[in-house]
Amino acid sequence: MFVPFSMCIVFVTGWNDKCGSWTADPFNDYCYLFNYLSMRTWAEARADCVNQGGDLLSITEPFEQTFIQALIQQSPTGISMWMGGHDSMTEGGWEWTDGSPFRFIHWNAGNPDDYYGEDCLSMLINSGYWNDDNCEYKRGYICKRRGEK
Ligand SMILES: [Ca+2]
Ligand SMILES: [Ca+2]
Repeated sequence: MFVPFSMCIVFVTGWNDKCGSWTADPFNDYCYLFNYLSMRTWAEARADCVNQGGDLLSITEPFEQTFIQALIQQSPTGISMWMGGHDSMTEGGWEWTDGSPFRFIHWNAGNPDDYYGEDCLSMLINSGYWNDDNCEYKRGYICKRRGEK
C-alpha cells in the first residue's frame, strides 16, 4: 500500500515500539529526538544526547537528510540546530561524534568557512543545509540513537 510521506510523519511522531517517544525513521533503524526549545552549546547538547543513550545527530545518506530536513522545518524558533559533526580535532577533518563515516555532505553555499574558528556543525532550519558554526552558541539540537528491534 502506498502511504504518502506526510502521513508517515504523523504516524511516527507518536509513541512507537521502535523508538518510544523519539521519532522513528521508517526507512532505517534509527530514532531521533528534536530539542527545539532547550538551547545549549554544542558540547552541552552532545552531553544531553549521550545521557539519553544516544549522541548528536549524524547524517550518512540522502534519505536521512530528507527525513530530518522535513521535520526540522517544524521548529517554532531559531535559525539552526546542532548536529554531531565537528572538525575540532583537525581543522577541515570533519567527523561525526557517533563514529559514522563522514561521507555524505550537504554544506550551505560558501561553507565550511571556519569563520572565526567555527568547528561545530549545525543545520539551517529553513533550508536543511549545513553550516560550520561557533560551538559556543546556544542552539536547539537533534539527538539520534539506534531503535529497538
Ligand atoms: Ca573549523
Ligand atoms: Ca560557517
